[in-house]
Amino acid sequence: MSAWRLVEGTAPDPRPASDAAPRPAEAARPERPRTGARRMLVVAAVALLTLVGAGGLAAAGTGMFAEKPDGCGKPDRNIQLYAVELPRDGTQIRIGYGLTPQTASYPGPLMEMMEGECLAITLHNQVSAETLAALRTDPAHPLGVSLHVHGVKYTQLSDGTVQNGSYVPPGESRTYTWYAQPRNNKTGSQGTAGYWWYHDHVVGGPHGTQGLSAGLFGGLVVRRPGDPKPDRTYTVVFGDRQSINLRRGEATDTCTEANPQPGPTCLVARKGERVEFVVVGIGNDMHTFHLHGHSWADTRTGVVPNGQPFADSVPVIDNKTLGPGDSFGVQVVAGDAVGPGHWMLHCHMQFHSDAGMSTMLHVLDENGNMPPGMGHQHPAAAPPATAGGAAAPATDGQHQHS
Ligand SMILES: [Cu+2]
Repeated sequence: MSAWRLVEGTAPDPRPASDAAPRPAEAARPERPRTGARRMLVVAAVALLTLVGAGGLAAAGTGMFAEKPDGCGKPDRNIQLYAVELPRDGTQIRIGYGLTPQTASYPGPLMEMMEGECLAITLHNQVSAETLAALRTDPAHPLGVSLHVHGVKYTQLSDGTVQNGSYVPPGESRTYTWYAQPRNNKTGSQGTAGYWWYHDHVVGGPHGTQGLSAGLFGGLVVRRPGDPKPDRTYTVVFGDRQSINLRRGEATDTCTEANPQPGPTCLVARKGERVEFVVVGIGNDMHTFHLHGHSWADTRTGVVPNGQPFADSVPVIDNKTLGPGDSFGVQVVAGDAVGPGHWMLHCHMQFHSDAGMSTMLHVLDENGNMPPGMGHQHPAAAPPATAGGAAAPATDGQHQHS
């Protein structure tokens, strides 16, 4: 790589040299004559490289991108994240993120940040090259997994794409830095508080389409100081083939009625608990998030904060539309006024719910019991997407707040 390319911040092209077509970014950049001034820049850059030394330029392999966003100093927290192959769902390869290799799941673990916080996440790719090659749509596409995030701030080194080399080959690790930039009324920064998500952007092709289909995604909540804290949070991802968290029909709900354990496939709460849903759309279809018996305020936090007057300008809704890549959050008080029971949660596009895009929020009484006579039956019409459901027994799909 020439010093000039380094100054331009151009990542090495991962494609073989035989692929002569220019990348879009290069194609879009007109050729400019190398003027005297530009030659001086190159000389200055070479001098700078000599002065600083190769060790001072940790980012040299991918160009001179900053390692962290402005405002993000030493990370407030470090998290280890593992990408792990899970049992197949029929023939479908499943891969999940986990805080440990043993607890990988889809959706992956809920990430929570407070505005102002800087988070370093080291992703360890434990998925074999063989598995990643099987998901590849183009034999020239590199093998790896990545971590791409919505909503918070990151530099090119934490983008999680092949275009700038910010992915993790099999058996390797890479640290991504996320910054929950706070709101600042003086500078006009709108802040990053909200409901977001993270996902792979590399598996199979340049947009991680096969990584998403395999299960490499999870929810992210960025809170602003003073935001209402829920008692528990579930990530609900509406996806391809009319799936909720990549499952359909009965496979979306593995709760045992006697002793339901919260998890990606068992949405359960006690009456009176504040339950938060991080709702994400993946794939190619529009969906709607609808929950029976409950409603919420259509605000940033999904709730009108305690003590603030209800305003007619804030709609109260029980159904919200979701496009691919969209995410939002809602908070409901479980069983509020309606009591314990099995409350349906489904997509309201009728042919989607009919195909199995439907699950349950199980609301127990205050003592954690389902009152007698509240037994529910799964709809017989909805066949599971594929055999098995590959319900990883991890509890990472939900998050209980202490
Ligand atoms: Cu739908």
